[in-house]
Formats: sequence, C-alpha cells, structure tokens
Amino acid sequence: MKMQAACLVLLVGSCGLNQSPDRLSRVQHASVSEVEIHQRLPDDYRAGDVFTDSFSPGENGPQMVVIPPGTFLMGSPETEEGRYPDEGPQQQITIDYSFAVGRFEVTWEEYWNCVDADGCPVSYAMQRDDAASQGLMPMSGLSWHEAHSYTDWLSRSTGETYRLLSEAEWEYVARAGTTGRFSNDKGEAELCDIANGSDITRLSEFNTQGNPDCDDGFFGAAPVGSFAPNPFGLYDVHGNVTEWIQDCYVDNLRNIPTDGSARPVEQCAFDNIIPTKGGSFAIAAEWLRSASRLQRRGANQRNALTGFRVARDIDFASTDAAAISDG
Ligand SMILES: [Ca+2]
Ligand SMILES: [Ca+2]
Repeated sequence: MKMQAACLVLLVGSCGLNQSPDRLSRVQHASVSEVEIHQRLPDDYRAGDVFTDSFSPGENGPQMVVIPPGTFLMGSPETEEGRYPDEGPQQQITIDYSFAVGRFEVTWEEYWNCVDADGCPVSYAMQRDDAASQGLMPMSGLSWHEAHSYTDWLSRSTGETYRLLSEAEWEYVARAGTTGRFSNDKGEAELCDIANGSDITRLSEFNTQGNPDCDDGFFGAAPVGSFAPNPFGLYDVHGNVTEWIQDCYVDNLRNIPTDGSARPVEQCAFDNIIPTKGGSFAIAAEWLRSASRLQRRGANQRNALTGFRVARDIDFASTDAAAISDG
C-alpha cells in the first residue's frame, strides 16, 4: 500500500536551488516550482512530467522525470574521439516501458533525510555539519551498497520501487535521443554549457588532466542543476559526480541485455566491480562522454568523485508517452 501518492509539479518558475550567482547569467538552470501540486492517478503520468513522492507527510523525495520508452544504440562507434574498446560493439537497446529518473544527482540533503530516519549509514567522510552546509551538493563518498541503502529506504518510505539505473537505462536517459559524444551533440568547447568537468578552472589549480577548451567555473563539485539539462530535462549526466549504476562490469557490450535490464552477475568475471557513468569534475572531457564507462570501482569502494542518481518504476504500461528512436 502506498503511503503517499505522487505529486506532479509543473515546469515553470524557479525551484529555489542555491545556484552559484556567477553562473546565473551564463547557463540555463533548473526551473520548477510547486505552483500546481496535486495528487493524480498513475495514468496521468506523461513523458517529461516532473513529480516527487512523499516519504513522510510534507516531506518529498527527489524530483523525478518521467522517461518515455524508446530504442537507441548503446556504446560508441570505433570512430568516436576518445573512445575505448569496452564501449563496443554497439548494441541496439529497446526499452519498451516508461520509468522515472532523478532529475538531479542525489544531494547531501536528500541522503541525510535517510540518515535521520536510520535508513542509511554515515561514512567516514560525512558529518552532520557537512549536510547542513553542503545542501544541494551531490552526495558522494558512498559505496555501491550504501547507494542501495538509500534506494531501499526510499522504497520503504514511499511505497514505490526506487533503484539504481541499469547501465543501458543510464545511457538511454543520458543520450536522450542524441548520438554524439555528449548530449548537446557538440564538442569539448561547448561542454562547459552542460557539464562540470576538469576544465580551465581546475587546470589553473592543478597540473592534471582536463579540458583546456572551456571554463565551467567550478574547481570541485557544483550544486546540482548548475548547468543546462539534456533533452530529457536531466541535469549533470555529464560530470559533477560520476554515477553508480546497477550492472557489474564486463569489458565489452557484446552480451549486455537489450531490453534495458541490468547485466546479470553471472556474466561478470568480477561480480563486485561496477562501472560508473558520466565522469566527474576531476576528469578529462573524454570520460564525460555518454558512452564512457571507464571509472569502474569495487562495490564496497567509497570515492569522493562517485555519487548516484535514482530510478523509479512506474507500474503500468504507458500508451501516451512519445517514443524516441535513433536506431
Ligand atoms: Ca569544473
Ligand atoms: Ca553526474
């Protein structure tokens, strides 16, 4: 039984995110307000809707975007700049269901709601003061298992099914119908419009790998939603923190399930190694590509560059969502 019905929010106005003021004039920001919030029946969901589920009276979980079913080509062509062999061979994936995906990476504030409810552990890197000051910064420093603690708690608290995205789902929602290196279908000089990577700002402080072609204004992590969204309305799929997914790692895409489900553990040589997707603020542009899957980690590893985004099942067959297809 559902504890609280989902509420829909319209894509108008300001959501009140604490954006860095110097970015307000440069990029498009998250814009959602709860001007119209009302309980609706499941068959009112439409692709692109943004909604939240309540985990206790008056308190809402992450903003979720309804994703349409569709078909896409997963992985990268051999001709793609910066490509690695584990991004192939490309596979046609058909996702014949609607589901919902976190509009943003899970934030410190959202994770701390779970800690306060005794649903999530506190790792070595987290202190309560950090939660208060970090607020809308992406949660990081969690193991894959700890990310599951959050989705398990959110599922119990809302009566809905929250989980990590499969690798195929992640790339589907990140690409959002695009086929290029990045979801704006542009090059590295325009990457700073949509992503917090290792840019001129970071290169000016560190002699490290990075993109010398643009300045995103952030040395480290940025508040979620500081950059323009992708065509599905999702923020920070490229960069900021790299994101845990459900699948274990295999060094090619040959036998990845083509229905959007996660790769079974039995297919993996090392069943506790998980790729992360999207890259982080500390890594060069080539690792921020939609197809990149280099930053694989052990499921128990914590890393300051790794966070996560949640998915939520929608338990009905949507007939109204407009399918996209590039393949
Ligand atoms: Ca940066
Ligand atoms: Ca990210």
